[in-house]
Amino acid sequence: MTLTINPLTQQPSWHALDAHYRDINAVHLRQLFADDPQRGTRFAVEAEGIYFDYSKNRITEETIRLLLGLAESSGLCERIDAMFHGDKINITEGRAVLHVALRATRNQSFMVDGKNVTPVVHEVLDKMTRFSHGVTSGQWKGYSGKPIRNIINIGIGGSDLGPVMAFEALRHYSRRDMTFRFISNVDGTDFAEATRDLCADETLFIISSKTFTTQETMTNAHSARQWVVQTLKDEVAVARHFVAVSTNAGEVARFGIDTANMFGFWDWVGGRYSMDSAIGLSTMLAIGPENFQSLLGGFRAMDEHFRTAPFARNLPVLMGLLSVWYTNFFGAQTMAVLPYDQYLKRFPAYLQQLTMESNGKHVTVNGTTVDYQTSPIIWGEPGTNGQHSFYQLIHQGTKLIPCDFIGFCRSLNPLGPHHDLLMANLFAQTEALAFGKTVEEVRTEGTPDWLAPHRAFEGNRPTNTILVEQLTPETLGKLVALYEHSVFTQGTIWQIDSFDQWGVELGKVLAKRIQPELSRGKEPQLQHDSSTNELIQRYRIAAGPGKMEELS
Ligand code: G6Q
Repeated sequence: MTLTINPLTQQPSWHALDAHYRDINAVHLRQLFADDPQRGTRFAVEAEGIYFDYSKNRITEETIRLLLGLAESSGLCERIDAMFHGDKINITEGRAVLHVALRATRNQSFMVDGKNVTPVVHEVLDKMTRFSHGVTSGQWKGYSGKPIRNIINIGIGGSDLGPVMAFEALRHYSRRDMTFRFISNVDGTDFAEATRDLCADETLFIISSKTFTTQETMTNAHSARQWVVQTLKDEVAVARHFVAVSTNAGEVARFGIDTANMFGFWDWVGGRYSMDSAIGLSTMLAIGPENFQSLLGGFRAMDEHFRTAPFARNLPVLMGLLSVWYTNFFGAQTMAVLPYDQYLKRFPAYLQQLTMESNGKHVTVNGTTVDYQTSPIIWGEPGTNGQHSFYQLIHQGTKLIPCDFIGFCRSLNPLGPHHDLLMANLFAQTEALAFGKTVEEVRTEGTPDWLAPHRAFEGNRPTNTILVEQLTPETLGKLVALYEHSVFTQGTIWQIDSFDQWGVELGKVLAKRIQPELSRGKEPQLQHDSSTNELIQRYRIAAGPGKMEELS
Protein backbone atom coordinates (compact mmCIF):
# COMPACT_ATOMS: atom_id res chain seq x y z
CA MET A 1 0.00 0.00 0.00
CA THR A 2 1.39 3.43 -0.88
CA LEU A 3 0.17 6.90 0.02
CA THR A 4 0.24 10.00 -2.12
CA ILE A 5 2.01 12.78 -0.28
CA ASN A 6 4.38 15.46 -1.44
CA PRO A 7 8.00 14.54 -0.84
CA LEU A 8 9.12 16.39 2.28
CA THR A 9 12.05 18.24 0.77
CA GLN A 10 9.91 19.51 -2.09
CA GLN A 11 7.40 21.21 0.16
CA PRO A 12 7.50 25.05 0.18
CA SER A 13 7.45 24.98 4.00
CA TRP A 14 10.67 22.95 3.95
CA HIS A 15 12.37 25.39 1.58
CA ALA A 16 11.24 28.29 3.75
CA LEU A 17 12.79 26.64 6.81
CA ASP A 18 15.99 25.97 4.91
CA ALA A 19 16.30 29.63 3.95
CA HIS A 20 15.41 30.72 7.48
CA TYR A 21 18.05 28.41 8.93
CA ARG A 22 20.71 30.22 6.94
CA ASP A 23 19.55 33.53 8.48
CA ILE A 24 19.40 32.34 12.06
CA ASN A 25 22.20 29.80 12.21
CA ALA A 26 24.83 32.32 13.34
CA VAL A 27 22.61 34.15 15.85
CA HIS A 28 23.59 33.58 19.47
CA LEU A 29 21.11 32.86 22.26
CA ARG A 30 22.79 35.72 24.14
CA GLN A 31 21.57 38.04 21.41
CA LEU A 32 18.09 36.55 21.28
CA PHE A 33 17.64 36.99 25.03
CA ALA A 34 19.10 40.49 24.99
CA ASP A 35 16.73 41.53 22.19
CA ASP A 36 13.65 40.31 24.01
CA PRO A 37 13.47 40.59 27.80
CA GLN A 38 10.26 38.54 27.77
CA ARG A 39 11.77 35.67 25.80
CA GLY A 40 11.91 33.32 28.79
CA THR A 41 8.15 33.39 29.15
CA ARG A 42 7.24 34.07 25.52
CA PHE A 43 8.66 30.71 24.50
CA ALA A 44 7.13 28.67 27.29
CA VAL A 45 3.89 26.73 27.52
CA GLU A 46 2.20 25.35 30.60
CA ALA A 47 -0.26 22.53 30.06
CA GLU A 48 -1.48 19.60 32.13
CA GLY A 49 0.82 20.57 34.98
CA ILE A 50 3.90 20.54 32.79
CA TYR A 51 5.85 23.76 32.33
CA PHE A 52 7.73 23.52 29.04
CA ASP A 53 10.36 26.20 28.59
CA TYR A 54 11.74 26.15 25.07
CA SER A 55 13.16 29.66 25.11
CA LYS A 56 16.76 28.43 25.21
CA ASN A 57 16.46 27.10 21.68
CA ARG A 58 17.96 28.65 18.56
CA ILE A 59 14.63 29.87 17.33
CA THR A 60 12.63 33.05 16.79
CA GLU A 61 8.91 33.54 16.41
CA GLU A 62 9.50 33.16 12.68
CA THR A 63 11.08 29.74 13.24
CA ILE A 64 8.03 28.56 15.14
CA ARG A 65 5.71 30.01 12.51
CA LEU A 66 7.57 28.13 9.79
CA LEU A 67 7.73 24.88 11.78
CA LEU A 68 4.00 25.09 12.41
CA GLY A 69 3.59 25.58 8.66
CA LEU A 70 5.57 22.39 8.11
CA ALA A 71 3.28 20.55 10.54
CA GLU A 72 0.25 21.80 8.59
CA SER A 73 1.62 20.91 5.17
CA SER A 74 2.67 17.49 6.46
CA GLY A 75 -0.92 16.72 7.40
CA LEU A 76 -0.22 16.36 11.12
CA CYS A 77 -3.78 17.34 11.99
CA GLU A 78 -5.21 14.64 9.75
CA ARG A 79 -2.71 12.06 11.01
CA ILE A 80 -3.67 12.71 14.62
CA ASP A 81 -7.33 12.28 13.69
CA ALA A 82 -6.50 9.11 11.81
CA MET A 83 -4.71 7.62 14.84
CA PHE A 84 -7.53 8.48 17.24
CA HIS A 85 -10.08 7.09 14.75
CA GLY A 86 -8.36 3.73 14.65
CA ASP A 87 -7.27 4.01 11.01
CA LYS A 88 -4.62 1.48 10.02
CA ILE A 89 -1.80 3.99 10.04
CA ASN A 90 0.76 1.25 10.67
CA ILE A 91 0.61 0.54 6.98
CA THR A 92 3.37 -2.04 6.63
CA GLU A 93 1.66 -4.29 9.17
CA GLY A 94 -1.88 -3.24 8.27
CA ARG A 95 -2.70 -2.32 11.87
CA ALA A 96 -4.45 0.43 13.77
CA VAL A 97 -2.32 2.31 16.32
CA LEU A 98 -4.49 2.80 19.34
CA HIS A 99 -2.41 2.89 22.49
CA VAL A 100 -4.53 5.94 23.33
CA ALA A 101 -7.46 3.55 23.83
CA LEU A 102 -5.56 1.82 26.66
CA ARG A 103 -6.17 4.84 28.86
CA ALA A 104 -9.74 5.59 27.80
CA THR A 105 -12.42 6.04 30.43
CA ARG A 106 -15.25 3.52 30.37
CA ASN A 107 -17.55 5.90 28.54
CA GLN A 108 -15.12 6.92 25.80
CA SER A 109 -15.16 4.96 22.63
CA PHE A 110 -12.35 3.98 20.30
CA MET A 111 -13.19 2.03 17.19
CA VAL A 112 -11.16 -0.69 15.50
CA ASP A 113 -12.75 -2.35 12.46
CA GLY A 114 -16.12 -0.88 13.42
CA LYS A 115 -15.98 -2.17 16.99
CA ASN A 116 -15.58 -0.14 20.17
CA VAL A 117 -12.53 -1.55 22.00
CA THR A 118 -12.98 0.34 25.28
CA PRO A 119 -15.08 -2.43 26.91
CA VAL A 120 -12.37 -5.06 26.32
CA VAL A 121 -9.69 -2.69 27.55
CA HIS A 122 -11.61 -2.28 30.80
CA GLU A 123 -12.33 -5.99 31.05
CA VAL A 124 -8.59 -6.61 31.12
CA LEU A 125 -7.96 -3.73 33.54
CA ASP A 126 -10.62 -5.12 35.87
CA LYS A 127 -9.09 -8.56 35.66
CA MET A 128 -5.63 -7.12 36.42
CA THR A 129 -7.11 -5.27 39.39
CA ARG A 130 -8.73 -8.42 40.82
CA PHE A 131 -5.53 -10.34 40.31
CA SER A 132 -3.39 -7.64 41.95
CA HIS A 133 -5.65 -7.58 44.98
CA GLY A 134 -5.52 -11.36 45.14
CA VAL A 135 -1.73 -11.49 45.07
CA THR A 136 -0.98 -8.57 47.37
CA SER A 137 -3.60 -9.62 49.93
CA GLY A 138 -2.06 -13.07 50.10
CA GLN A 139 -5.23 -14.70 48.81
CA TRP A 140 -3.34 -16.01 45.78
CA LYS A 141 -1.03 -18.63 47.20
CA GLY A 142 1.97 -20.37 45.77
CA TYR A 143 1.97 -24.14 45.28
CA SER A 144 3.13 -24.85 48.83
CA GLY A 145 0.51 -22.53 50.34
CA LYS A 146 2.79 -19.55 50.95
CA PRO A 147 1.82 -16.05 49.81
CA ILE A 148 3.75 -14.45 46.95
CA ARG A 149 6.63 -12.21 48.03
CA ASN A 150 8.53 -11.86 44.75
CA ILE A 151 7.32 -10.82 41.33
CA ILE A 152 9.55 -11.37 38.31
CA ASN A 153 8.58 -9.99 34.93
CA ILE A 154 10.13 -11.91 32.05
CA GLY A 155 9.96 -10.03 28.75
CA ILE A 156 12.16 -8.08 26.37
CA GLY A 157 12.02 -4.86 24.34
CA GLY A 158 8.59 -3.34 24.66
CA SER A 159 7.61 -6.09 27.10
CA ASP A 160 10.42 -5.13 29.46
CA LEU A 161 11.61 -1.55 29.12
CA GLY A 162 8.26 0.01 30.05
CA PRO A 163 7.75 -2.22 33.13
CA VAL A 164 11.32 -1.66 34.33
CA MET A 165 11.22 2.08 33.75
CA ALA A 166 7.80 2.43 35.42
CA PHE A 167 8.85 0.35 38.43
CA GLU A 168 12.00 2.40 38.94
CA ALA A 169 10.20 5.69 38.34
CA LEU A 170 7.41 4.84 40.77
CA ARG A 171 9.44 2.89 43.30
CA HIS A 172 8.50 5.50 45.90
CA TYR A 173 4.87 4.41 45.53
CA SER A 174 5.63 0.70 45.42
CA ARG A 175 5.07 -2.00 48.01
CA ARG A 176 8.20 -2.36 50.05
CA ASP A 177 7.21 -5.77 51.44
CA MET A 178 7.60 -7.39 48.03
CA THR A 179 10.53 -7.78 45.67
CA PHE A 180 10.17 -6.84 42.00
CA ARG A 181 12.67 -7.97 39.40
CA PHE A 182 12.90 -7.99 35.63
CA ILE A 183 14.61 -10.54 33.40
CA SER A 184 15.09 -9.72 29.75
CA ASN A 185 18.49 -10.72 28.40
CA VAL A 186 18.95 -14.24 27.02
CA ASP A 187 22.31 -14.12 28.81
CA GLY A 188 21.88 -16.66 31.62
CA THR A 189 23.46 -14.16 33.98
CA ASP A 190 20.29 -12.08 33.94
CA PHE A 191 18.23 -15.06 35.09
CA ALA A 192 20.82 -16.32 37.59
CA GLU A 193 21.26 -12.97 39.32
CA ALA A 194 17.54 -12.22 39.45
CA THR A 195 16.68 -15.52 41.11
CA ARG A 196 19.75 -16.47 43.17
CA ASP A 197 18.49 -15.15 46.51
CA LEU A 198 14.78 -15.89 46.02
CA CYS A 199 12.64 -18.85 47.06
CA ALA A 200 10.70 -20.40 44.21
CA ASP A 201 7.72 -21.13 46.45
CA GLU A 202 7.21 -17.39 47.08
CA THR A 203 7.90 -16.24 43.52
CA LEU A 204 5.45 -15.42 40.76
CA PHE A 205 6.63 -15.06 37.17
CA ILE A 206 4.80 -12.84 34.73
CA ILE A 207 5.70 -13.98 31.24
CA SER A 208 5.15 -10.87 29.18
CA SER A 209 5.22 -11.50 25.48
CA LYS A 210 2.76 -10.27 22.92
CA THR A 211 3.65 -13.12 20.57
CA PHE A 212 4.76 -15.69 23.18
CA THR A 213 7.36 -16.85 20.68
CA THR A 214 10.21 -14.39 21.32
CA GLN A 215 13.38 -16.45 21.65
CA GLU A 216 14.90 -14.58 24.62
CA THR A 217 11.67 -14.48 26.60
CA MET A 218 10.74 -18.08 25.94
CA THR A 219 14.24 -19.28 26.84
CA ASN A 220 14.06 -17.38 30.14
CA ALA A 221 10.50 -18.57 30.73
CA HIS A 222 11.54 -22.20 30.27
CA SER A 223 14.47 -21.75 32.66
CA ALA A 224 12.07 -20.23 35.18
CA ARG A 225 9.71 -23.16 34.69
CA GLN A 226 12.56 -25.61 35.26
CA TRP A 227 13.65 -23.71 38.39
CA VAL A 228 10.13 -23.82 39.83
CA VAL A 229 9.46 -27.47 38.95
CA GLN A 230 12.88 -28.64 40.17
CA THR A 231 12.43 -26.83 43.48
CA LEU A 232 8.79 -27.66 44.08
CA LYS A 233 9.04 -31.11 42.51
CA ASP A 234 5.71 -30.97 40.76
CA GLU A 235 4.65 -29.82 37.27
CA VAL A 236 1.35 -28.71 38.77
CA ALA A 237 3.19 -25.89 40.56
CA VAL A 238 3.52 -24.06 37.22
CA ALA A 239 -0.10 -22.94 37.35
CA ARG A 240 0.45 -21.24 40.75
CA HIS A 241 3.73 -19.54 39.88
CA PHE A 242 3.20 -18.35 36.31
CA VAL A 243 0.82 -15.94 34.65
CA ALA A 244 1.05 -14.56 31.15
CA VAL A 245 0.53 -11.29 29.37
CA SER A 246 0.06 -12.12 25.73
CA THR A 247 -2.11 -12.14 22.63
CA ASN A 248 -1.31 -15.81 21.96
CA ALA A 249 -3.60 -18.03 24.07
CA GLY A 250 -2.52 -21.23 22.26
CA GLU A 251 1.17 -20.86 23.16
CA VAL A 252 0.34 -19.72 26.70
CA ALA A 253 -1.69 -22.90 27.29
CA ARG A 254 1.02 -25.06 25.73
CA PHE A 255 3.49 -23.61 28.24
CA GLY A 256 1.27 -24.83 31.06
CA ILE A 257 -0.22 -21.52 32.13
CA ASP A 258 -3.94 -21.60 32.82
CA THR A 259 -5.42 -19.19 30.24
CA ALA A 260 -7.69 -17.94 33.01
CA ASN A 261 -4.49 -16.33 34.26
CA MET A 262 -3.61 -14.78 30.94
CA PHE A 263 -4.01 -11.04 30.50
CA GLY A 264 -4.64 -10.06 26.93
CA PHE A 265 -3.85 -7.19 24.69
CA TRP A 266 -4.27 -6.56 21.02
CA ASP A 267 -2.44 -6.14 17.73
CA TRP A 268 -3.26 -2.42 17.74
CA VAL A 269 -0.92 -1.96 20.71
CA GLY A 270 2.73 -1.77 19.62
CA GLY A 271 5.27 -3.29 22.02
CA ARG A 272 6.98 0.02 22.79
CA TYR A 273 3.59 1.64 23.35
CA SER A 274 2.33 -1.06 25.71
CA MET A 275 3.44 -0.14 29.24
CA ASP A 276 -0.08 0.94 30.12
CA SER A 277 -1.67 -2.26 28.75
CA ALA A 278 -1.57 -5.59 30.61
CA ILE A 279 2.19 -5.40 30.03
CA GLY A 280 1.98 -3.06 33.02
CA LEU A 281 0.79 -5.88 35.29
CA SER A 282 4.02 -5.78 37.30
CA THR A 283 3.57 -1.99 37.61
CA MET A 284 0.06 -2.46 38.96
CA LEU A 285 1.23 -5.10 41.41
CA ALA A 286 3.97 -2.76 42.60
CA ILE A 287 2.04 0.49 42.96
CA GLY A 288 -1.50 -0.82 43.37
CA PRO A 289 -4.55 -0.46 41.09
CA GLU A 290 -5.42 3.06 42.27
CA ASN A 291 -2.02 4.45 41.44
CA PHE A 292 -2.14 2.57 38.15
CA GLN A 293 -5.41 4.38 37.38
CA SER A 294 -3.68 7.70 38.14
CA LEU A 295 -0.92 6.73 35.74
CA LEU A 296 -3.53 6.07 33.04
CA GLY A 297 -5.21 9.37 33.90
CA GLY A 298 -1.92 11.17 33.26
CA PHE A 299 -1.56 9.51 29.87
CA ARG A 300 -5.17 10.41 29.04
CA ALA A 301 -4.73 14.07 29.96
CA MET A 302 -1.75 14.37 27.62
CA ASP A 303 -3.61 12.50 24.84
CA GLU A 304 -6.43 14.98 25.12
CA HIS A 305 -4.02 17.90 25.07
CA PHE A 306 -2.29 16.50 21.97
CA ARG A 307 -5.61 15.93 20.22
CA THR A 308 -7.17 19.30 21.01
CA ALA A 309 -4.61 22.00 21.79
CA PRO A 310 -3.68 24.39 19.00
CA PHE A 311 -0.30 23.40 17.62
CA ALA A 312 1.29 26.65 18.78
CA ARG A 313 0.57 25.63 22.39
CA ASN A 314 0.73 21.89 21.95
CA LEU A 315 3.59 20.41 23.99
CA PRO A 316 4.26 17.22 21.99
CA VAL A 317 3.90 19.08 18.69
CA LEU A 318 6.36 21.79 19.74
CA MET A 319 8.81 19.23 21.09
CA GLY A 320 8.58 17.13 17.94
CA LEU A 321 9.05 20.15 15.67
CA LEU A 322 12.11 21.30 17.61
CA SER A 323 13.60 17.86 17.15
CA VAL A 324 13.00 18.13 13.39
CA TRP A 325 14.56 21.64 13.41
CA TYR A 326 17.83 20.41 14.89
CA THR A 327 17.92 17.05 13.11
CA ASN A 328 17.24 18.33 9.63
CA PHE A 329 18.56 21.86 9.57
CA PHE A 330 21.35 22.00 12.16
CA GLY A 331 22.48 18.44 11.37
CA ALA A 332 22.27 17.33 15.02
CA GLN A 333 22.81 13.56 15.17
CA THR A 334 21.94 12.95 18.80
CA MET A 335 19.77 14.31 21.57
CA ALA A 336 20.25 13.90 25.29
CA VAL A 337 17.50 13.38 27.85
CA LEU A 338 18.70 14.43 31.27
CA PRO A 339 16.27 13.76 34.10
CA TYR A 340 17.18 15.47 37.36
CA ASP A 341 15.52 12.73 39.36
CA GLN A 342 17.16 9.49 40.38
CA TYR A 343 13.86 7.64 40.03
CA LEU A 344 13.93 8.38 36.29
CA LYS A 345 17.24 6.60 35.81
CA ARG A 346 15.76 4.21 33.23
CA PHE A 347 13.75 6.87 31.44
CA PRO A 348 16.43 7.59 28.78
CA ALA A 349 16.70 3.85 28.03
CA TYR A 350 12.94 3.65 27.68
CA LEU A 351 12.95 6.65 25.34
CA GLN A 352 15.71 5.11 23.27
CA GLN A 353 13.39 2.33 22.17
CA LEU A 354 10.35 4.56 21.89
CA THR A 355 12.16 7.03 19.67
CA MET A 356 14.71 5.03 17.75
CA GLU A 357 12.64 1.92 17.05
CA SER A 358 9.80 4.17 15.94
CA ASN A 359 11.63 6.64 13.76
CA GLY A 360 14.91 4.93 12.88
CA LYS A 361 13.75 4.31 9.30
CA HIS A 362 14.96 5.41 5.88
CA VAL A 363 12.00 4.41 3.73
CA THR A 364 8.86 6.56 3.59
CA VAL A 365 5.29 5.29 3.74
CA ASN A 366 5.39 5.78 -0.02
CA GLY A 367 8.19 3.25 -0.33
CA THR A 368 10.80 5.79 -1.39
CA THR A 369 14.18 6.35 0.24
CA VAL A 370 14.39 9.55 2.27
CA ASP A 371 16.81 12.30 1.24
CA TYR A 372 16.92 13.75 4.76
CA GLN A 373 17.79 12.57 8.25
CA THR A 374 15.26 10.81 10.48
CA SER A 375 15.42 9.82 14.17
CA PRO A 376 18.18 11.32 16.27
CA ILE A 377 20.13 9.00 18.55
CA ILE A 378 18.70 9.36 22.05
CA TRP A 379 20.82 8.95 25.13
CA GLY A 380 21.13 10.29 28.64
CA GLU A 381 21.69 9.72 32.33
CA PRO A 382 20.18 11.28 35.41
CA GLY A 383 21.63 14.60 36.56
CA THR A 384 23.91 15.32 38.30
CA ASN A 385 25.92 12.18 37.48
CA GLY A 386 26.14 13.08 33.80
CA GLN A 387 27.67 16.42 34.71
CA HIS A 388 30.76 14.64 36.01
CA SER A 389 30.96 12.45 32.97
CA PHE A 390 29.86 13.52 29.49
CA TYR A 391 28.62 17.11 29.89
CA GLN A 392 32.13 18.28 28.99
CA LEU A 393 31.44 17.27 25.40
CA ILE A 394 28.04 18.96 25.36
CA HIS A 395 29.56 22.23 26.63
CA GLN A 396 32.82 22.37 24.72
CA GLY A 397 32.84 19.57 22.15
CA THR A 398 32.43 19.91 18.41
CA LYS A 399 28.93 18.47 18.20
CA LEU A 400 25.61 20.18 18.67
CA ILE A 401 23.57 18.15 21.14
CA PRO A 402 20.12 19.50 21.98
CA CYS A 403 19.12 18.42 25.47
CA ASP A 404 15.89 17.91 27.38
CA PHE A 405 16.28 18.74 31.06
CA ILE A 406 13.54 17.27 33.27
CA GLY A 407 13.10 18.41 36.85
CA PHE A 408 10.59 18.33 39.69
CA CYS A 409 9.90 21.16 42.12
CA ARG A 410 9.25 18.91 45.11
CA SER A 411 11.38 15.97 46.06
CA LEU A 412 9.88 12.65 47.09
CA ASN A 413 12.74 12.30 49.53
CA PRO A 414 13.34 15.75 51.07
CA LEU A 415 16.71 15.61 52.73
CA GLY A 416 18.44 18.76 53.94
CA PRO A 417 19.78 20.81 51.04
CA HIS A 418 19.78 17.95 48.51
CA HIS A 419 16.87 18.99 46.36
CA ASP A 420 17.85 22.65 46.12
CA LEU A 421 21.33 21.58 45.10
CA LEU A 422 19.96 19.19 42.50
CA MET A 423 17.70 21.81 40.97
CA ALA A 424 20.33 24.55 41.17
CA ASN A 425 22.47 22.30 39.01
CA LEU A 426 19.69 21.78 36.48
CA PHE A 427 19.02 25.51 36.14
CA ALA A 428 22.73 26.30 36.04
CA GLN A 429 23.41 23.79 33.28
CA THR A 430 20.76 25.19 30.96
CA GLU A 431 22.06 28.71 31.67
CA ALA A 432 25.67 27.72 31.03
CA LEU A 433 24.80 25.84 27.85
CA ALA A 434 22.83 28.76 26.45
CA PHE A 435 25.00 31.71 27.39
CA GLY A 436 28.44 30.25 27.94
CA LYS A 437 31.33 32.49 28.91
CA THR A 438 33.37 34.47 26.41
CA VAL A 439 37.15 34.53 26.20
CA GLU A 440 36.94 38.18 27.24
CA GLU A 441 34.98 37.35 30.37
CA VAL A 442 37.45 34.63 31.24
CA ARG A 443 40.40 37.02 30.76
CA THR A 444 38.74 39.69 32.88
CA GLU A 445 38.60 37.16 35.71
CA GLY A 446 42.38 37.01 35.57
CA THR A 447 42.93 33.90 33.47
CA PRO A 448 46.16 34.15 31.46
CA ASP A 449 45.72 34.59 27.71
CA TRP A 450 47.07 31.14 26.82
CA LEU A 451 44.53 29.44 29.10
CA ALA A 452 41.54 31.61 28.29
CA PRO A 453 40.36 29.70 25.17
CA HIS A 454 40.32 26.46 27.16
CA ARG A 455 38.23 28.00 29.89
CA ALA A 456 35.79 29.81 27.60
CA PHE A 457 32.36 28.44 26.78
CA GLU A 458 30.90 29.20 23.40
CA GLY A 459 27.33 28.66 24.64
CA ASN A 460 24.49 28.66 22.12
CA ARG A 461 23.76 25.02 23.04
CA PRO A 462 19.99 24.47 22.84
CA THR A 463 17.92 23.00 25.65
CA ASN A 464 14.31 22.37 26.60
CA THR A 465 13.39 22.44 30.26
CA ILE A 466 10.46 20.37 31.45
CA LEU A 467 9.47 21.40 34.94
CA VAL A 468 6.84 19.46 36.88
CA GLU A 469 5.65 19.84 40.45
CA GLN A 470 6.34 16.31 41.63
CA LEU A 471 6.97 12.85 40.23
CA THR A 472 3.71 10.94 40.70
CA PRO A 473 2.03 8.12 38.75
CA GLU A 474 -0.03 10.79 37.03
CA THR A 475 2.89 12.99 36.05
CA LEU A 476 4.83 9.96 34.81
CA GLY A 477 1.89 9.10 32.54
CA LYS A 478 1.91 12.65 31.20
CA LEU A 479 5.65 12.59 30.55
CA VAL A 480 5.55 9.27 28.70
CA ALA A 481 2.59 10.37 26.56
CA LEU A 482 4.38 13.66 25.87
CA TYR A 483 7.29 11.77 24.33
CA GLU A 484 5.01 9.25 22.56
CA HIS A 485 3.22 12.04 20.76
CA SER A 486 6.40 13.97 20.07
CA VAL A 487 7.71 10.83 18.35
CA PHE A 488 4.44 10.65 16.41
CA THR A 489 4.84 14.27 15.31
CA GLN A 490 8.38 13.63 14.08
CA GLY A 491 7.41 10.43 12.25
CA THR A 492 4.59 12.27 10.52
CA ILE A 493 6.90 15.04 9.29
CA TRP A 494 9.44 12.44 8.11
CA GLN A 495 6.64 10.49 6.37
CA ILE A 496 7.64 7.18 7.91
CA ASP A 497 5.72 4.36 9.54
CA SER A 498 6.65 4.90 13.19
CA PHE A 499 4.91 1.71 14.27
CA ASP A 500 6.71 -1.14 12.54
CA GLN A 501 10.21 -2.47 13.31
CA TRP A 502 11.39 -4.55 10.35
CA GLY A 503 14.99 -3.62 11.13
CA VAL A 504 15.11 -6.08 14.03
CA GLU A 505 14.23 -9.12 11.91
CA LEU A 506 17.40 -10.03 10.01
CA GLY A 507 19.57 -10.49 13.11
CA LYS A 508 16.94 -12.80 14.64
CA VAL A 509 16.82 -14.99 11.52
CA LEU A 510 20.59 -15.26 11.29
CA ALA A 511 20.92 -16.11 15.00
CA LYS A 512 18.49 -19.01 14.48
CA ARG A 513 20.67 -20.25 11.66
CA ILE A 514 23.89 -19.93 13.64
CA GLN A 515 22.69 -21.50 16.89
CA PRO A 516 22.81 -25.13 15.66
CA GLU A 517 26.17 -24.45 14.08
CA LEU A 518 27.63 -23.82 17.53
CA SER A 519 26.98 -27.44 18.35
CA ARG A 520 30.51 -28.84 18.47
CA GLY A 521 29.27 -32.41 18.49
CA LYS A 522 28.28 -32.31 14.83
CA GLU A 523 30.58 -29.51 13.68
CA PRO A 524 28.56 -28.68 10.58
CA GLN A 525 30.35 -27.07 7.65
CA LEU A 526 30.30 -23.29 8.02
CA GLN A 527 29.22 -21.33 5.00
CA HIS A 528 29.30 -17.72 6.17
CA ASP A 529 31.75 -15.02 5.24
CA SER A 530 35.35 -15.54 6.37
CA SER A 531 34.93 -13.29 9.42
CA THR A 532 31.80 -14.99 10.76
CA ASN A 533 33.24 -18.46 10.06
CA GLU A 534 36.40 -17.69 12.04
CA LEU A 535 34.47 -16.21 14.97
CA ILE A 536 32.26 -19.31 15.17
CA GLN A 537 35.27 -21.64 14.92
CA ARG A 538 37.03 -19.85 17.76
CA TYR A 539 33.91 -19.97 19.89
CA ARG A 540 33.47 -23.69 19.24
CA ILE A 541 37.00 -24.39 20.39
CA ALA A 542 37.03 -22.08 23.42
CA ALA A 543 33.54 -22.90 24.72
CA GLY A 544 34.55 -26.53 25.10
CA PRO A 545 32.97 -29.72 23.81
CA GLY A 546 29.42 -30.61 24.58
CA LYS A 547 28.41 -27.32 26.18
CA MET A 548 25.66 -26.48 23.75
CA GLU A 549 24.22 -29.98 23.85
CA GLU A 550 23.97 -29.77 27.62
CA LEU A 551 22.10 -26.50 27.39
CA SER A 552 19.64 -27.43 24.66
C1 G6Q B 1 8.38 -3.02 20.25
C2 G6Q B 1 8.84 -4.19 19.55
C3 G6Q B 1 9.66 -5.15 20.37
C4 G6Q B 1 8.84 -6.17 21.16
C5 G6Q B 1 9.77 -7.28 21.65
C6 G6Q B 1 9.07 -8.29 22.47
O1 G6Q B 1 7.68 -2.17 19.78
O2 G6Q B 1 7.79 -4.79 18.90
O3 G6Q B 1 10.53 -4.51 21.26
O4 G6Q B 1 8.18 -5.55 22.21
O5 G6Q B 1 10.39 -7.87 20.56
O6 G6Q B 1 8.08 -8.93 21.75
P1 G6Q B 1 7.04 -9.87 22.44
O7 G6Q B 1 6.24 -9.06 23.38
O8 G6Q B 1 6.20 -10.45 21.34
O9 G6Q B 1 7.83 -10.93 23.16
